[in-house]
Amino acid sequence: MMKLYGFDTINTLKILMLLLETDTDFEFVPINIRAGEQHDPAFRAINPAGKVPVLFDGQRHQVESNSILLNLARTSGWGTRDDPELTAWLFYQASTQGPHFGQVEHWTRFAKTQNPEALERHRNIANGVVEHLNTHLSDRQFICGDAYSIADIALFPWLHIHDHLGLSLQKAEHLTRWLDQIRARPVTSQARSFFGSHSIF
Ligand SMILES: N[C@@H](CCC(=O)N[C@@H](CS)C(=O)NCC(=O)O)C(=O)O
Repeated sequence: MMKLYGFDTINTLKILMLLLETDTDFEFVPINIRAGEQHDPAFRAINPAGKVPVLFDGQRHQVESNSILLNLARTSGWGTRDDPELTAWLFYQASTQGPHFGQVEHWTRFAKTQNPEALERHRNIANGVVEHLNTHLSDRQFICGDAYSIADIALFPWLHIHDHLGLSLQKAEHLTRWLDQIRARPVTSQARSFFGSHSIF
């Protein structure tokens, strides 16, 4: 059986969503990164980078959430397409959306000191991501067209918590419609329920 090592995080949510979409049997192994469990030698033996999520696929421990999504989609046959556009969106998520939304979260929710300049820089870029995705979704249902795909799953979690980051989607009607559609999927609620009621997800 597959094992997902994860916690109440953006990148763990992506993998839960796909495992449930593909109806895969798996065990969820919580690694409490707020209590430092990612530094335990037993976990470091699994992922020397000390990060979640990690997916044990029965043979090896896979790391990097978007790579896990791609491998799992390929092996399960879920939404499989040889589509350079889909790969590009996964890279966009990992290199642009993720890091800048992550910095906005840091400077708004976690930092002990304030840094308005850093916050403004990352918030401007995050707002640019919102605008870009909104325009992209103006003439298609999902990120890669008519079919829900791992590109949607990868981009969903940060947008789902936009309120907590002080980012507004008020001017992003197409993106809001997309977000609502994904939130309404039973699997999305099921995936979020792994984190418990205290979670912002
Ligand atoms: N690029 C990695 C990022 C993984 C990552 O940063 N995980 C965070 C939680 S979302 C983590 O484990 N942080 C623990 C730490 O840095 O000590 C992915 O997409 O899987």
